[in-house]
Amino acid sequence: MNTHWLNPGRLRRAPENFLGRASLQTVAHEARAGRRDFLRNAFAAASGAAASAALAQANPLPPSGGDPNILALPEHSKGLGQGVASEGYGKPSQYEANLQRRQSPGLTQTTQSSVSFAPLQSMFGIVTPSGLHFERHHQGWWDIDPSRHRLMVNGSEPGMLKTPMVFTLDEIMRLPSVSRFHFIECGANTGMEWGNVAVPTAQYSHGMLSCSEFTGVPLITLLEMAGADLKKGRFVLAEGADGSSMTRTIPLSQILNGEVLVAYGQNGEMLRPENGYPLRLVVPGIQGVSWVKYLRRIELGDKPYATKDEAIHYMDLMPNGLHRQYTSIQECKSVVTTPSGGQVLLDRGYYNITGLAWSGRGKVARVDVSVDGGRNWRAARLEAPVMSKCLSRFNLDWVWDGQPAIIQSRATDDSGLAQPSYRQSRAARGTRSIYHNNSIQSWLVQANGEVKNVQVS
Ligand SMILES: Nc1nc2c(c(=O)[nH]1)N[C@H]1C(S)=C(S)[C@@H](COP(=O)(O)O)O[C@H]1N2
Ligand SMILES: [Mo]
Repeated sequence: MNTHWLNPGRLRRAPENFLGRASLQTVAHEARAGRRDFLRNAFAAASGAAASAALAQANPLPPSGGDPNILALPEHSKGLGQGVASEGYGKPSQYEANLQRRQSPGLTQTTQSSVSFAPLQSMFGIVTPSGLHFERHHQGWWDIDPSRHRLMVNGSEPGMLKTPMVFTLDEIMRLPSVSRFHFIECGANTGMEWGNVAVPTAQYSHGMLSCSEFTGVPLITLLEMAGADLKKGRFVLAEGADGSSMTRTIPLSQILNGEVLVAYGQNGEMLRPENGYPLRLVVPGIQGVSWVKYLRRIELGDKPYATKDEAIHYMDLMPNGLHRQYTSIQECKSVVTTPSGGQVLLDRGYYNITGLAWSGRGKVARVDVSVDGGRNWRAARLEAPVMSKCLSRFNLDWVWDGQPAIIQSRATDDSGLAQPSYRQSRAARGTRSIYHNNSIQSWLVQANGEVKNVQVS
């Protein structure tokens, strides 16, 4: 833990580094541009007086008011646009240059053993564009030549599997593949907030989270090809090819159902180098560290390996001083992404409260949202499809009356587990943990429209 995290002032002086204003402007624009029927219904359901105030945020057209230049034909409606390039890889608009994954100032000593956070507050839907996927490296990232990369599948001792095998990427890519949407969350996501509010924005509080469509071969297929003894073998060791020698134990029980993938695809193209090109493990619902990147070896064994990454890292320090090991499921969690810390509400009136919910145990069953610090809750709308071990997007209509408001979301998954409050989390876990914080997040909307990260118990 580094004290620079505790210095939001330093971040505030550079607001362009973290503000997600764009999404709020988009909300206002959408409200003006074409969702009026929907909005009227929403407002009718909400309070009458506040509703008409909300609709007044739509700009009148000239000549009754507004900017007369808005009717002049702009250049882009008159001349020739740009031609297609003879080849190329598309980039976002120049006006979206502020949409970046970012390192938290001062969090780590080196950029190679570090993390960059996804800008959750400015993204829509559930899929993370690959260029905005968070990054977590223990020893730097590599762009590995796929023609030279190999994946070995072996047993811890003779008899564990019949034929130890070495696969080339081509050999893996000709096997039957599946494509599935899953979230990946670092076990340390929201880890700085155990003691106190530590960071200003959703990007830094929850941005070690991303969601992609992954394509690959079920790991069980490769184990079966190697003639694995699935009675003798009970655990798999996964090993990465980077200098960190990232190694993790994965129980065979999680692999048998075909969910764990040896993946090469991410959002319709090959994995990005930062995310493990050319091969990574996808372990749905399990903390990010088990999603071994640059995957080079799978070993079948009969006991947990207690590797360095599970014996000294990624454990939970409990209030009684004991360490809890192998707590790998990312429990039910959610965060409101708009309005969220660092954003500024433009005016009182209508807002679409929106956010993300997920559970490592399965599907999100419901999300409740409070705008009064947890006294009253309303059920949010979940966007379809709701997929297992995947992000789900929720929305709730809200008319802001200009008074301070504390916005929270509480997700419940289809196993019946709901997010705890900070009071509940601390009672069970103390304040010295780093990992596995799924407590309810609170954002304070101040009377001046500025949104702040706060904690209420
Ligand atoms: N080989 C290797 N695999 C790795 C890591 C690493 O440093 N090296 N980091 C792990 C951790 S802690 C996380 S949270 C995820 C992050 O994946 P991403 O960088 O694609 O977001 O990768 C995991 N797999
Ligand atoms: Mo992680």
